[in-house]
Amino acid sequence: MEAEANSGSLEDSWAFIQRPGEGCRTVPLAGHVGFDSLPDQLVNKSVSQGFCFNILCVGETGLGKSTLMDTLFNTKFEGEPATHTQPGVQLRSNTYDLQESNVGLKLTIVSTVGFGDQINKEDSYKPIVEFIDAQFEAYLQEELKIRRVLHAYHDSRIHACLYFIAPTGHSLKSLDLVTMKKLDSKVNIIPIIAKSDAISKSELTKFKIKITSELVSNGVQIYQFPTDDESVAEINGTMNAHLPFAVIGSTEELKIGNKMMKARQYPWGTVQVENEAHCDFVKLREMLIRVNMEDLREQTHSRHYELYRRCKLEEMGFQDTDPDSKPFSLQETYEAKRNEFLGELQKKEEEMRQMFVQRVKEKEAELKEAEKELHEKFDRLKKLHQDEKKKLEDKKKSLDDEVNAFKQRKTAAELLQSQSSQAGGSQTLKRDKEKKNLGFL
Ligand SMILES: Nc1nc2c(ncn2[C@@H]2O[C@H](COP(=O)(O)OP(=O)(O)OP(=O)(O)O)[C@@H](O)[C@H]2O)c(=O)[nH]1
Ligand SMILES: [Mg+2]
Repeated sequence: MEAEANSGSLEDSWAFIQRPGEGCRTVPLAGHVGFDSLPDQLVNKSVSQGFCFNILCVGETGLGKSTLMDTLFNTKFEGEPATHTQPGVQLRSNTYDLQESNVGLKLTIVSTVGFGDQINKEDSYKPIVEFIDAQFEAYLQEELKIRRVLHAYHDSRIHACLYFIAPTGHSLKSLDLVTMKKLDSKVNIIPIIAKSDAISKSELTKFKIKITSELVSNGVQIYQFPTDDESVAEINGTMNAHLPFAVIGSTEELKIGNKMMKARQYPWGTVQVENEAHCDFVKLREMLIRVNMEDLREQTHSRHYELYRRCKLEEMGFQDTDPDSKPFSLQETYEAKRNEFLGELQKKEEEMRQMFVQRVKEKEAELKEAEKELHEKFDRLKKLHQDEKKKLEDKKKSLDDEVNAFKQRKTAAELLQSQSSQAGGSQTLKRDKEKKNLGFL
């Protein structure tokens, strides 16, 4: 409903219209102003900045990941084939600058190495999940910086994950289901049946149905081409029904009729990569590159990255609302967290202080005890020393007495000897007797 407002001279040239509830008025313009060039301005700016697109190829060794990438971008990217002897799954990432017309594209191709080659495949999905999270984390860290340069930042978040399914014709392997389930909330998964020339037409139809039903029954969310934009709704709707695409890769050009075509030649015939009757390669290229590249980029940012960011910030304790569901600003959360942290810090400090005082008291008591023991030991030793000293003095005194007595006896003996030498030898016997009495013999 439109309500007219304003009056006077303006009323003739301007019709002021206010939409209820919107709080803004629509006014017709009297002439050309120029803001209809805004979309062109955006296009020019984006073209001059260039775009980036990151593809993750997940699939067993030798399933044709590198060949498909070369075929998709009509070039030869470097990359050595992996061996089947890898101890674990790794990711190999290469970035290339591509140019088509005047549009620059920074393309990153990440490929799994050694996927499906281990006997125990329980943890095979982990390095892939970790890699995707690491790219989200790097973007989040850039976003949280005070001086962020997001326009110059090389965004390495994965926009599309091509999941290569082996052309067994049976069903999905449990490794495929587990890996896709772990990835589906983090990345746009586009499942593709690799080397689909190895599977017959009737088998392929059944295989596609089987894969789709298995994905649905296991709750694996794969990327759906968007149907909300009228211009692409029809084609995207049709293509959603063709998923998973059955693809063939080849960079070999063969002359078919009078045209050079990408094909694979076999003893029994030739399979043409870009022939829609032979495989879904063209459908994949259309959907991935020509029609939905921007949607894949946008979904990565608005859905997968947003989820990662939300979980990460919640993990850090940030919330939009308080327990009473009232809005809670980042500033308030930060203040609350800071106060909580300071409180904890003070508590810890007090605890440490108490512990320190207790330890000092204990040490003091220990030292006092040791001092007391030392004093007692000193007293004991002192007493022992005094006793020893007294004993020695007593002994010395008795020895001195003995020496004196000896000296007296010696003097008496010498006197006696001199007297007897005067009295003559007859007296010898008597002398000896006297000597004996004196203790010399
Ligand atoms: N039949 C058939 N063979 C293919 C197809 N695509 C690739 N190949 C062949 O499969 C072999 C392995 O191809 P790659 O592209 O190196 O496979 P990959 O998955 O990159 O291998 P790793 O990087 O070693 O894991 C090569 O001999 C390719 O020629 C295909 O669509 N059909
Ligand atoms: Mg390869």
